[in-house]
Amino acid sequence: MHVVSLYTFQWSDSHPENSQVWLDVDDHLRLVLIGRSGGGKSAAGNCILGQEVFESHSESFTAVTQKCDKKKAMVEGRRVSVVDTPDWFNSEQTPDEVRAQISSCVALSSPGPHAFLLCVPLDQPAKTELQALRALGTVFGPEAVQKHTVVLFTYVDRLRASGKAEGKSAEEYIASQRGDLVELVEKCRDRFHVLEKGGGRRQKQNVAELLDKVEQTVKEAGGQCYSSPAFQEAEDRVRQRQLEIARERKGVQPALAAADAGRLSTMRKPLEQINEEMTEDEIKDTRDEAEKSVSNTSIESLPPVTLSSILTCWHLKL
Ligand SMILES: Nc1nc2c(ncn2[C@@H]2O[C@H](COP(=O)(O)OP(=O)(O)OP(=O)(O)O)[C@@H](O)[C@H]2O)c(=O)[nH]1
Ligand SMILES: [Mg+2]
Repeated sequence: MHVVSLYTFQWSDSHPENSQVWLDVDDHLRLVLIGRSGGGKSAAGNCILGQEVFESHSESFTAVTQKCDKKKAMVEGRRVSVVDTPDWFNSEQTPDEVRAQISSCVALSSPGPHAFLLCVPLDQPAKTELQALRALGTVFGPEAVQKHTVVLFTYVDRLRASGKAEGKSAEEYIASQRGDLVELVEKCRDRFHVLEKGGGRRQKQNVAELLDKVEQTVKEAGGQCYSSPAFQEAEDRVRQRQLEIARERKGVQPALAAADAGRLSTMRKPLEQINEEMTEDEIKDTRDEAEKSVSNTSIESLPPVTLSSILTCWHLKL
């Protein structure tokens, strides 16, 4: 199924009042990378997008990715956007900082990711990933895990080099020797992918297979990206912000714009009215800036991020 049609289905289904112009705003397959620091999130993002766009290195004793970032590319004929995230469960971050990071991720993947990719190193014990899945369910809702998470196994090359797989394929190794990984995959309704890096045709083919799995995931979830009150709030804010940016660019007088901004924040405009005020080009041109702007704000519909709900369950079982 083509991504554009997935997106069209989503919006025409849940927002019949919206005009076609919004349907074309973002026809990307939206992926969010999550997992522990050093788990290979940024490297996986670079591999998927076929470009070195996310910072990724091993010489650091602290987490490399410190804030959420979004990059886009055409991949095997598909528009793909990837949101890279820091390790949300890093003990050095306060719950407020984690909440800000999650808000940022929600804004950048608005109106919702098609898949969360939980990066899991194949050559290490999965001590923390079950807790990560639980935390994901707590923050975004159980359907985020049950319907939209794919386990993305990383470091298959190191597994092979270690000899632990004893010549078996990664799938055979997981099934025969890694009950912990089997449990993870089962929690995600058997959705997993083994990421093959190393460049060349093989890597491209492997990424194409991953994208096929994501599209299948979306199909099985009813043809929609993941949504929740937090993502709906983010999308609403991004659209409002797009309108403000378009007006600012048109040179609406500052006093008028300020008065209008105040009005917008207290009384949100119906989406169809916003559509009428903006051209298709304006909608496309203002999208990235609006998402970035909203990514620096707090999404109020997110549940509280507390030590007991997230961080404790992550760290106590290390
Ligand atoms: N051999 C090998 N190295 C990998 C693989 N994936 C990532 N790496 C390396 O491991 C190091 C850490 O990977 P990153 O992708 O930066 O890890 P991260 O999850 O983004 O880590 P943070 O940004 O700190 O949260 C980098 O040097 C990567 O090149 C892999 O599949 N195989
Ligand atoms: Mg990183």
